[in-house]
Amino acid sequence: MKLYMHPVATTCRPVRLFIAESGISVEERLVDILAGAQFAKSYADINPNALLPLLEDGDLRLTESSAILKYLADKIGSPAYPRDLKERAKVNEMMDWINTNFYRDFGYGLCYPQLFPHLKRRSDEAQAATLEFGRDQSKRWLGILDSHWLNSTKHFLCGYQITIADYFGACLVSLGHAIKVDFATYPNVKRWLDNVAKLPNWAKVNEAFFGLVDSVSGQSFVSIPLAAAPASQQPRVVRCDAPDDARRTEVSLTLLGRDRPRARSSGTPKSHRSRQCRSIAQDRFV
Ligand SMILES: N[C@@H](CCC(=O)N[C@@H](CS)C(=O)NCC(=O)O)C(=O)O
Repeated sequence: MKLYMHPVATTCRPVRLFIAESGISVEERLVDILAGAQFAKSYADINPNALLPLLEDGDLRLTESSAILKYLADKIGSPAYPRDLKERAKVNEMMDWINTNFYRDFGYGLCYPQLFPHLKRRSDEAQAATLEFGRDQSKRWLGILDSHWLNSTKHFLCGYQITIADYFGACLVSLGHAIKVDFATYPNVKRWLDNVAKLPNWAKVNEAFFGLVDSVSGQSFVSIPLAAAPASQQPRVVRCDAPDDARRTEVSLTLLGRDRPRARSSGTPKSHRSRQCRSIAQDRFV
């Protein structure tokens, strides 16, 4: 079998981790996504999505990290993908939830636009709006992960045994380290990540990813919770014109420790206030 991959890639890490833990023999082909090699004709010819990973097993070409994990687990009869119908349904449910709800907003709405130049939005305003929406949605999903899918007693996503949902989920959620997500805000998520990180091959498989995390550690990111603004910028008092009645409204803005800027006003309708404040605050999200 051949795996087209890059070691920092979020969706390659769970596959490589499962391969390493299960002792599966796979030849790896590096596709340098940091240099845009996923768009090269040689790769796009075999995977027009221009995304990683891709697994080749004889005449089978398989994309989608979740499908690859399931295929590999079935191929070796791994207990990490239970055969019991209901247990398996719960693993599938978890993987679909992570892949769609969580990863869409967290990966493509919050992390990647800040990490990959080609996924950054074309204007500062569009970038700020994307990140604000991605951050708010990600907070919602992380809260649900913490209190619903996990809870204070579960070791892993589907109970007390590790499954491929944990391989998948822990690698996707840990992407947050790159933008300095503080997982202490989500104690069950943190405990679960620590449990998965006890896998013998976790450190080795994630070495390149944590190298990337180190290399961007000096940068500031829109994150969860929102990073403190530099002292020179907090708190700031600005004056806004209310569009409807031209009354002047004093608005005290600070992003520190808040999800969104709040307005104190004597006369401006709430909808106008929040719109004004959001547009003023956007330049400070990035
Ligand atoms: N649904 C796909 C998503 C794959 C994906 O997002 N791959 C990223 C890994 S970082 C990628 O190749 N990104 C390159 C790009 O966006 O150009 C899967 O789960 O395999």
